[in-house]
Amino acid sequence: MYRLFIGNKNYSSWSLRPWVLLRQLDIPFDEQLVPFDEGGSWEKFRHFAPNGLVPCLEDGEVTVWDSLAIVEYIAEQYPQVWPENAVARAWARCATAEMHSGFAALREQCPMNCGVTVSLDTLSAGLQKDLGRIAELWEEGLQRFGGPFLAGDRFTAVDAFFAPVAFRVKGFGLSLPDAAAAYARHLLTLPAMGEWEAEALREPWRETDHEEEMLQSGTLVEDRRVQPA
Ligand SMILES: N[C@@H](CCC(=O)N[C@@H](CS)C(=O)NCC(=O)O)C(=O)O
Repeated sequence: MYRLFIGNKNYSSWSLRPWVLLRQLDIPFDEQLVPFDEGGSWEKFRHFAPNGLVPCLEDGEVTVWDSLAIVEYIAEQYPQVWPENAVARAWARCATAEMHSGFAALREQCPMNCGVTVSLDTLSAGLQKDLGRIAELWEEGLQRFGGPFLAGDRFTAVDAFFAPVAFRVKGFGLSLPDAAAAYARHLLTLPAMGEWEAEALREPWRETDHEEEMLQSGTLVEDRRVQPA
């Protein structure tokens, strides 16, 4: 059985991608949650991941690090990870790769922190550009492939890669055009997303870097997490 190493559910957007994919597709795996250490987790994560980062997948003798490599590895055994239709599959791979290597302003200014609501101080030009491109991409996928998921009627890897964006949209009150906003809300209603969020809220850990990063962009309005340990 696959063994998936992840970081804190509250903070780790990269971990959410393969986790939500496996859960939504009902692919069995053993979850190994390793909380972040203050000031960096290199030493701790190096015990299982050569790059000292989460997520990391172990499958017997095979170690696969990096969320995109993990998804491609799983797809070799479970083809339903990608859309069946070749055109939708090519589009899904492009959109997934764009998410994997882009959207720096969104990542930096709206870090995933599932349990909080933050009021943004300003909507920077970079953030506006990222949100505009995300809306364009989502609307294109929904229209071209008929929805309700980005590349058709099934949840696939491209939806998993944008799942963290749904938590960012909710937490930072980001505004999107109607169809894109409805898609973000739909992602949040998925059972696997509900499970992830509920477990994130129950985590007692706070990690200074992640907390400070969040407060650089705005003001904390609500914190729904359990009291810190
Ligand atoms: N490109 C990598 C990025 C992974 C990544 O940056 N992971 C972060 C957590 S979400 C991490 O492990 N950071 C280590 C730390 O904060 O000490 C992937 O897609 O898996």
